[in-house]
Amino acid sequence: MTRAYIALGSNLETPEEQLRQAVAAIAGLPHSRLEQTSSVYRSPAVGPGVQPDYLNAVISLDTHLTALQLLDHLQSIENRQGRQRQVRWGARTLDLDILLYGQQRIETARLSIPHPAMADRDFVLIPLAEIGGEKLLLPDGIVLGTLIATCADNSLAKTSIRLLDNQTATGSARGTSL
Ligand code: ROI
Repeated sequence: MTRAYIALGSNLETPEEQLRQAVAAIAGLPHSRLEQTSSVYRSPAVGPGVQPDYLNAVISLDTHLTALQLLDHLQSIENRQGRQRQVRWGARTLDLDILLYGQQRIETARLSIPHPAMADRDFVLIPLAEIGGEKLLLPDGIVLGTLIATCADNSLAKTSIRLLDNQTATGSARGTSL
């Protein structure tokens, strides 16, 4: 059983519903158990041109799937929810990224874990810290809190949106409530 952390992002087609639907789909994956869901954060788009704000969150999943099997499942959820891969860094209905897969480092054509861009993205690091803790150890021996300390602030705002019906409020390391 491996603990995977997955980042969710959406800035098109009612992002709140995209994230909820994705979490429900991930909760139903075989040989897996959804462990935790972070708060939902609103963040200005990182990328080219003018794009709507994103909603972002991170979840943890305990799974017997391999990283590649998990990737296949996540990509089919993205496709089912209308993801179109057109513009690099363009607006998207749903983005599901495997951030961490236990303590493994994976470098293949389809998959780079830890996610190579996560250190630069507070919309990933802050929700990850909310569920994993700032002491979460990354495969390269760095703790998550160190990355947060050096990551640029991108005006992340914590929302009151709930991803699960029975979700309780949790604290966060950074981010203001809306
Ligand atoms: N910007 C924000 N704020 N949130 C995202 O999830 C996100 N995802 C992306 C790009 C286009 C890089 N920008 C983003 O893939």
